[in-house]
Amino acid sequence: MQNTATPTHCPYCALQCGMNLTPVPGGTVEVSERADFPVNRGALCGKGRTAPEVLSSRVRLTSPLVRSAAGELEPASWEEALDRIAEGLTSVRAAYGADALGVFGGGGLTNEKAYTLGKFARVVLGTSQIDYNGRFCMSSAAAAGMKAFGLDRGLPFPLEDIPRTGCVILVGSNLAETMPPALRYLTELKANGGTLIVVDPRRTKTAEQADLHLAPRPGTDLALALGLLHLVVAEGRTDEAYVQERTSGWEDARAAAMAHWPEYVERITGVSVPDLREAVRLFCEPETAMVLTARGPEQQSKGTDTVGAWINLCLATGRAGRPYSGYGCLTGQGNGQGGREHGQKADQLPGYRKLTDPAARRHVAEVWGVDPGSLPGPGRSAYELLDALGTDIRSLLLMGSNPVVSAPRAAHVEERIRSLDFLAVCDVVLSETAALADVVLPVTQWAEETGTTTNLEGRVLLRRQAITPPEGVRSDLEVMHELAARLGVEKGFPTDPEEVFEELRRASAGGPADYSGITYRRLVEENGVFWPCPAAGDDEPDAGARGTGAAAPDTDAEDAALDVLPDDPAGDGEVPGHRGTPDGHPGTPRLFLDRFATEDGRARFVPVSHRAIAEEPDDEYPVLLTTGRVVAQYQSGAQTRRVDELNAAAPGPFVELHPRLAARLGAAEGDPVAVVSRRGRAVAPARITANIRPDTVFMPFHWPGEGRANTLTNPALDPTSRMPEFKACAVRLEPVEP
Ligand SMILES: Nc1nc2c(c(=O)[nH]1)N[C@H]1C(S)=C(S)[C@@H](COP(=O)(O)OP(=O)(O)OC[C@H]3O[C@@H](n4cnc5c(=O)[nH]c(N)nc54)[C@H](O)[C@@H]3O)O[C@H]1N2
Ligand SMILES: Nc1nc2c(c(=O)[nH]1)N[C@H]1C(S)=C(S)[C@@H](COP(=O)(O)OP(=O)(O)OC[C@H]3O[C@@H](n4cnc5c(=O)[nH]c(N)nc54)[C@H](O)[C@@H]3O)O[C@H]1N2
Ligand code: SF4
Ligand SMILES: [Mo]
Repeated sequence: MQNTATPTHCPYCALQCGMNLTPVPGGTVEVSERADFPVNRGALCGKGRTAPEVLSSRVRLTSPLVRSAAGELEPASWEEALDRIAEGLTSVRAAYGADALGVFGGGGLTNEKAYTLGKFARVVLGTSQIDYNGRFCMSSAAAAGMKAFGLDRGLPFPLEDIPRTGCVILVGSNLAETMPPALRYLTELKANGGTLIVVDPRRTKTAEQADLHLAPRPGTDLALALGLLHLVVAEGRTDEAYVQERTSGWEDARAAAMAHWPEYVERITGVSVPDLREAVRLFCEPETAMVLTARGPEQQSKGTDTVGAWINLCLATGRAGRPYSGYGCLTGQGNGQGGREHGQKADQLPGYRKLTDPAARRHVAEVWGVDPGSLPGPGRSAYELLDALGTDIRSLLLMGSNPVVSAPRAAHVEERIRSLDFLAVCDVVLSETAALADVVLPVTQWAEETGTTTNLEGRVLLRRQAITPPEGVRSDLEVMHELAARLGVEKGFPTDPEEVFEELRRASAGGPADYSGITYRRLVEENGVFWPCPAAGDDEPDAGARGTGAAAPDTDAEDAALDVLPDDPAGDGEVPGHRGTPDGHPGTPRLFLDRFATEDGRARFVPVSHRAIAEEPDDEYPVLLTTGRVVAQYQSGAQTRRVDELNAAAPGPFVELHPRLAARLGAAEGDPVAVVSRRGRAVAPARITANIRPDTVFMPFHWPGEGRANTLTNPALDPTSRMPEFKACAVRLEPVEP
């Protein structure tokens, strides 16, 4: 590896901040500012800055582990570990059939890995039972976006458009903690005279920035959006011409919204009628406005309808598919967007194609060199898959998730995982879930391998290798290559990420998420490319209908050119030389400006009505629990809980509660509090603040053990997206003797 700085991207969240990495002795890297990447312009949060700590062999896995006869995980050779997995999978398949083999992926995996995992499940294992943790993330927004716009891409515009709009309603996003460098876009919005409305039951660091903070009862965003739409109509603020010209279904959606009177909505949400009116005024008065949602309104058993209601608000007011206006979802994981496009999802084939679409099956089967009839159909969603472990599903291959900490009703999920006949986990660290495995494979990490991710804007990026991985670890791609060979598939599982990407380009060609015009070289030279980006001369999207040949790189010269990434001798992120494909498709930073991706080009209103959360508080469980994140920990904490600086900033779980609730409980700051739901009991210190509604407590979900928030959460699923209700369930509080 070169000794100069390599421009690349952070391993964690969907912002995919640019950073420069310089190798340092000890096998890790030094992070320095990379100012040329427009999304973060050099800024990083503490997680990104400290990410190299997890490269250190002090905290990461460097040898395969195999469970011994005595029941202990013990170091083993790669040969032994891979053979054990092949045996485990083969014997389960022989006894119970291919659908007894489960596969669980992650939105942190690169596009190349996610693509290969989906292919591995369907082609090598022949199982339909694959899904991934993105189901727990933005699946409700994805489903709602598909319904309304005919396409799901988190943001249909770049972040740089945010400061240029008139008003942003930010619904259930704590951006200041979950994507700190992106806060700049909101600050610039306000400096330009735009206004910010934040919808969150807590007065978060993000809500502190708002011109108007609405603090609804958790799980009532659907009613809130309907109430706002009611007022839009009642106050004559509908954009009739736009509705006529660019949408369908308005009459039904309007009728549904009109049943949600402001006073009724105030009773459901706790947001006052004057505040509702003020929100409508701020949103409607400027020429342009946006609604952005994150996990708050989405992680609900009615998340799809809820996002649909916010989209309806945008459509009725002409705020979608126009410059500096629109609806967007802030995706979460590093490859939250790309991870949901290329086939690790239960119902999906690469290029965001549907597994049930015969043309899509033909197209992908041809790229894979298999019979379309051999591809299994759609499988179970993430929670349903985890719930079936040990019964219908007897073995699990897990790559890129830690469900013992992050899945809803986690004690039950943990028990299901323990009941498996065979569990294999690929991870960089010994996560709580890996610790339960029969075989653990230690894999390479971000700075040690190359691959693409797609950030929250739909911008495809190249994460470049900066250092040589330590002895003893292999990449996820190598793992799948070796396992495929052991299971009788010698070809089709390359270990070189660029080779995988070339195949992904062909598989995605003509699909909704078309990457066929994107090459590694373009990603370096152009600092990312927004999809859809069809190959040159091939820009008529036609889902699944085209043969495989059309988009393949066509000349040896092109193949040869793709082989090597241009060097970056100055180490400044500027790559000298030519600019790839001068006549290539430029990519699509802004979607829907001419038409929506529906058949008739019109956005579709979806008629929705308020309904209660799956588990309303009652006498026995009178308080609402909601869950989420803190700035210094990432997800299940598997990686960030291994970094001293982050642990010092966020050492453990807590229960955030209002002084009135604390007084009733007799709890002082820092006293242990038990939170009890129908699923279980968790204990964590009280953090008392008037920044939360008095009827609600909040717990971050980053820790295992006694303070595990997911011991409590309700796995009630959204009927469309199959998203669990992480953001609202009924609990009671009990004092604990310290
Ligand atoms: N520091 C850090 N950053 C992260 C992550 C991390 O784990 N740690 N994870 C990444 C990932 S994968 C994701 S998905 C994103 C998530 O990013 P966010 O969505 O910003 O994160 P959350 O904290 O889950 O939820 C946001 C807010 O929703 C509020 N909320 C709770 N219930 C409701 C409700 O019913 N309605 C509304 N309107 N709001 C509600 C919470 O109070 C919280 O402040 O963050 C990404 N970035
Ligand atoms: N209560 C509650 N629960 C939640 C949420 C919530 O808001 N509230 N949010 C949900 C959301 S939005 C999400 S996204 C999930 C996330 O929760 P998880 O799915 O558990 O995500 P991570 O903790 O990021 O787990 C990733 C695992 O993969 C490993 N890993 C990282 N990179 C790689 C790689 O390249 N290859 C392999 N093989 N392994 C890798 C990491 O070390 C880690 O062990 O949690 C969900 N759970
Ligand atoms: S905001 Fe996200 S991408 Fe940026 S440094 Fe922090 S964790 Fe990494
Ligand atoms: Mo997420």
